[in-house]
Amino acid sequence: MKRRVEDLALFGAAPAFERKLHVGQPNVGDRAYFMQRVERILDTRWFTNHGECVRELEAELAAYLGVQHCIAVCNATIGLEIAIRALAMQGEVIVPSLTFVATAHALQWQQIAPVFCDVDPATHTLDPAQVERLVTPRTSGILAVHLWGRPCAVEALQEVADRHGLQLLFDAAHAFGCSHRGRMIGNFGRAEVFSFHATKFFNSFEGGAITTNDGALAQQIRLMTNFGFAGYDNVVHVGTNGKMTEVAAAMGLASLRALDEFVATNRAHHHAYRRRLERLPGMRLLGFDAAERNNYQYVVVEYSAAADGPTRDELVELLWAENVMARKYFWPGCHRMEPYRTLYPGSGARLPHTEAIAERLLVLPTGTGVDAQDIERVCDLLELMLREGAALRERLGR
Ligand code: T4K
Repeated sequence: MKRRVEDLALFGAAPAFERKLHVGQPNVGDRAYFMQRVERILDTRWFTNHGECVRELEAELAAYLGVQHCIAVCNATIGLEIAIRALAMQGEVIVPSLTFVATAHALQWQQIAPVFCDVDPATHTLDPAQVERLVTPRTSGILAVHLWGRPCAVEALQEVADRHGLQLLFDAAHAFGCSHRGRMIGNFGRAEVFSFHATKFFNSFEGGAITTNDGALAQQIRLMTNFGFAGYDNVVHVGTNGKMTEVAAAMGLASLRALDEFVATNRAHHHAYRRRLERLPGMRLLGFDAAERNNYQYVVVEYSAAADGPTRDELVELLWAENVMARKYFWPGCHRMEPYRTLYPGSGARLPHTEAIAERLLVLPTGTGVDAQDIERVCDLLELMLREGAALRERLGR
């Protein structure tokens, strides 16, 4: 039997969900373990500056990723800024526009021009052929993003970088726990930068890490993260304060102890969404390579509206009314945000895929804060919204 709009109380009565379903609601790791570590932090009165928890977290992360060096940082944005500076990037750096704005800000903050490059529509990551076309004598590097945790075309980008003598840095904010050709993300380019922000499936409240297999670079990055101190009263390098606190590292350690559970939950949710969404017209759920390790932390739909169906923005509005806080990540693209829109006004002309994709993206809630029933209900709502598109538009007053 067909369900009617009224059955799900769309507009009018109570929303479909009593609580808000957020994209990026934090996962909570091993709570007892975390509390025990916090007690010890308080007892020992060692709160920051590369304490016991940070040292343990760095060692455990390096082992998990199979990388030689891991430097914990206070967040990925500062991590990117430090890595960019350590690699002596300057002038112009080629970067996607389809990313969280922190990727571009980390360059512009240091007076480096982000040169926005289009993505491959199949992967949503930098198109190496387009990258090549944007190289100029002022180009010093490529800052590529493993968007949604899907690895970039690593080898092709490395090849372009090598041919033009460019630094290759990866923004791996989304890609903790993912692999490429059997090797964990964290091992590619000159360095990679992870985010452990609260909204990431693996979190340390705020936090991140820079990883590299280059010992000299790691040493330099470590100095830069701590004001350039090489011991008490001995400053040997320009630096900033990029340190992770002990309590953040304790949360990271607690999250690591629940990592398998987080991934398993995300994977099950991803498959549950797939089973339902593949039946809905115009909805394409982005997939992951099953032969690789994935974190499945973003449920990303490319939605192409039918002529009489709800638009992507209308869908988001309807979902929010039901307390499903779906997101339009990363609309409208960095190049259409300030200061980039004003500084680099012509960028859009070479970003047709970015602009088209940004109009279609719909990111849905997942993680341990939602369960299988929630997902069924979100999909019921979407099904209904697509079916009743015209009627709903009337209700929206359009
Ligand atoms: N590069 C890339 C590719 C990135 O995606 C990011 C960050 C970075 C670099 C920089 O990393 P960090 O410097 O942050 O380590 C969120 C996150 O704030 C941001 O970290 C993340 N990417 C981005 C994709 O998403 P917003 O603007 O969407 O909203 P936010 O942080 O307010 O959180 C989203 C929703 O999550 C909220 O509506 C409510 C819910 N929430 C949030 C927090 C903080 C909770 O339920 N509990 C919470 O504690 O950016």
